[in-house]
Amino acid sequence: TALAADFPVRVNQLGYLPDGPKRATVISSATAPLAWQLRNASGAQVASGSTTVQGADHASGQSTHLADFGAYTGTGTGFTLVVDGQASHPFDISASLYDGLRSDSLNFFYQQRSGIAIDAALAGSAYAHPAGHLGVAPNKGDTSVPCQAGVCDYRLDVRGGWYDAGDQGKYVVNGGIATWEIVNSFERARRSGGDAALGDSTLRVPERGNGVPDILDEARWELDFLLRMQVPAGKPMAGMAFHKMHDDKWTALPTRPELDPEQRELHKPSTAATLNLAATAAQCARVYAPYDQAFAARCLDAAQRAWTAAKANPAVLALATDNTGGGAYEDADVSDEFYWAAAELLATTGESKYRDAVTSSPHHAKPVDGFWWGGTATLGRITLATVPGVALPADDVTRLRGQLTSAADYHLSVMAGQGYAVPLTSDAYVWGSNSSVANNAMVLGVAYDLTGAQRYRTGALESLDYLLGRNALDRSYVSGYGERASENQHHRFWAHQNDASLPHPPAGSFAGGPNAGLEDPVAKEKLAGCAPAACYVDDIGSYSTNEVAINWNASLAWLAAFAAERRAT
Ligand code: 9MR
Repeated sequence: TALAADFPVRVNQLGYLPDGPKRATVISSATAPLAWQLRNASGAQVASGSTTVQGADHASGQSTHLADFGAYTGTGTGFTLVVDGQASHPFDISASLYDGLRSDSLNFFYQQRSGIAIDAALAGSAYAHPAGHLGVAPNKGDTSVPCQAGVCDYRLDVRGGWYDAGDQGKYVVNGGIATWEIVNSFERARRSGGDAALGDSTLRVPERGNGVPDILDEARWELDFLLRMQVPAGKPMAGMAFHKMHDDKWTALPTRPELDPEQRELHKPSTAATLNLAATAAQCARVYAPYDQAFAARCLDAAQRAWTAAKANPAVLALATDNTGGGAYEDADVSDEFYWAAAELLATTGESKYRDAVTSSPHHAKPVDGFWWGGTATLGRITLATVPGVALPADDVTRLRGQLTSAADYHLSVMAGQGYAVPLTSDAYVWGSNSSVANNAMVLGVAYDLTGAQRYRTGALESLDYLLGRNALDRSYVSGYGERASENQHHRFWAHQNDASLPHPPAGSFAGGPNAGLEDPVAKEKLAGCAPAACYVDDIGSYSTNEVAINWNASLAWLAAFAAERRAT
């Protein structure tokens, strides 16, 4: 089916929560306010008002107005907002608006699992496939994987985990932040009383019914892989984590996982990967303890060995040049990873050596910065500010909380200056910009949890509006959600655009988003001259604007679970 035409009245194409903000952006160069009408599914007007002129928006290159219909609290399906005779796409107003996205954005991880057959009953029949990378021909991995030349002289069983993105590499850096965000989503929901919705038998995972919250079952699939990536005792650099494992050359698109014939290789251990393991394994020890003591103990042991190894090897850096057959995930500054790992270990153990590492880190006093796979200090700050009973002086905890709410206020001020209420300045449309939006929205969510101030929840929800259609392109970046949703994300198996026998991405897959850098041939060809927020194309070849990735879907899943939580307001 052809994509619906883009409309000048830009709404969240999924809809709005009855108790949440309801705003739309309208493209118009009119210098006076315009009348708007909210219509229900039968076309009857249920509310009306007039827009506010916003003027030129740098990020989109458009002139915009704002329509605010937040006073309307009715519910239903098929609403449209009409401005100047132009109707928006239809949308719902419903308290259960985000229930589907909460589950689909997490089902993405099941679909990305390596080393297990993907079951039609859980994934949908179009998505079923045999287990990938268990050493069954033509696969050469991942049960007995050699190192790259000169790195080690043994093989390791590193089966399992999630494929990173549209490629089938598995990277400890990036696996780390993705796992942390998912486990953190559960840890915060348990504090807010919303954890039942993520509990046992809530998701489509094979472990349903095992008595463990399904979201933790899903994260454990990756944690087991991360633990396997640790250099075994008795080997050189024992306790470090291999940076990554992937094919020795890039595979073609499409390539079904079970048909990948290339050699898989372990790449040199790195300090960054080792600290990603230390941080996520320490978080694991804390969060899984009530469900599986033995697993929690294994996590804690791995985390502590990783910390010790990283302290002994503090500057083994992954290089940008190591990018044949897989992403480099290079990182020249691991001070933030040290802070994150120390914070998680402190929150879990209370030990003074981790407290000293936290308080002596340059990141402890710095303002809250944005987080991503290469910058993880704020993950540690969130843990220190939110986990009850962390063994830090009370003043430190109070200061960290204040810094997080200051960062949230900064995001709100950025949103207020944008035509599309997005927590991103116009120079911040980089590779994976949609995950920057979602991660900044997470900070808004954390600030709401810390203070209860509605403006932060409003900001988090309006960030979802941007991702789901209220944006420069009238585009929902989440497949299956909205009238004009992305459907050709870069992926080796969900490659319908290239091979009609293969499926589109499943519902809940999150595109990387606008990237003004135009870092792939399709983007260079199709997007020349684009305004930053419009540098996106729903083409499978545009990996720098339209790939999926576990770290991006994790931020969407966190936000969807936050938005889906029922609150007495
Ligand atoms: O998310 C990564 C982005 O920050 C980098 O700029 C980009 C280029 O190095 O790589 C992105 O990560 C990709 C990884 O290298 C390989 N798998 C797909 C990832 C998402 O595009």
